[in-house]
Amino acid sequence: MVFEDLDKEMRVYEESLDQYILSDMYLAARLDGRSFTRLTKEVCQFEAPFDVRFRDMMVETTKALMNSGFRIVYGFTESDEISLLFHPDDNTFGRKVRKINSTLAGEASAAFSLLLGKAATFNCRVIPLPSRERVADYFAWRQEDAHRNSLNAWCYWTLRKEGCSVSEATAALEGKSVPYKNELLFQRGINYNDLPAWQKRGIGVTFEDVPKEGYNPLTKETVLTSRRELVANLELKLGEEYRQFILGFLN
Ligand SMILES: Nc1nc2c(ncn2[C@@H]2O[C@H](COP(=O)(O)OP(=O)(O)O)[C@@H](O)[C@H]2O)c(=O)[nH]1
Ligand SMILES: [Mg+2]
Repeated sequence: MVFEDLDKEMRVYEESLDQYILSDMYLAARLDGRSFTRLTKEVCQFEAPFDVRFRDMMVETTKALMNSGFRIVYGFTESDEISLLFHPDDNTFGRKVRKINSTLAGEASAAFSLLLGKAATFNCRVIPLPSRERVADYFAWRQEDAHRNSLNAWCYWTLRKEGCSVSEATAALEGKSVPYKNELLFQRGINYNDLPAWQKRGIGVTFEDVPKEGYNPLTKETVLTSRRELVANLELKLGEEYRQFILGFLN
């Protein structure tokens, strides 16, 4: 078969799974570390339930994704996951699902592995959202997930450190209410309300104009300029205020 014919025929197979995000859809993506339970507890001994070294690597990985060539306006990270919000006009790779997923997963895996000094991988799924309200819902949902995760993780690791086995600690928390879990911690001298906000609400990453002092060699004067930088917000707002904050990225 001549190359041109084979090329045409094989393209049909190659493109048979191509899907596109429609241009009138808002677009988010979520990346999640693969087997990070093992990575954080066996391969590396990270502090549990929260380790600032792990947190900082996740923040840096989020920044790497936001600088990877897509038009991403907001990043959010909690635990081993990262959510990204795309600018509504972003048209990278013609919005091809496979390209976006594989590129972001590759970028995150490479960035995190270099920071860790060991191989670690992420998966990625793009999430088309039909309205601004749904974009706010999506990010409110991930923030609520951070909240639930952190309360559980604090209870679980407090019991483990008291000597409970994996199954004992898991069973002790099974089906228990939020007030029960708060009380469990309180009885042991931990006031959940006083724990750092980033553990309970996750961390946001945004582009900010940061003031910078520059030097003008012609006038020999110090001048105030600004530079666009990625900044991590460890004190995210909650509830309606957080929803409004998210909606602000879509204006
Ligand atoms: N030790 C430790 N573990 C963490 C930290 N942040 C997230 N993890 C762990 O990362 C894992 C993420 O959960 P999940 O994605 O469901 O598990 P996976 O399928 O094994 O990646 C959980 O086991 C968390 O305890 C941290 O700061 N310290
Ligand atoms: Mg994971």
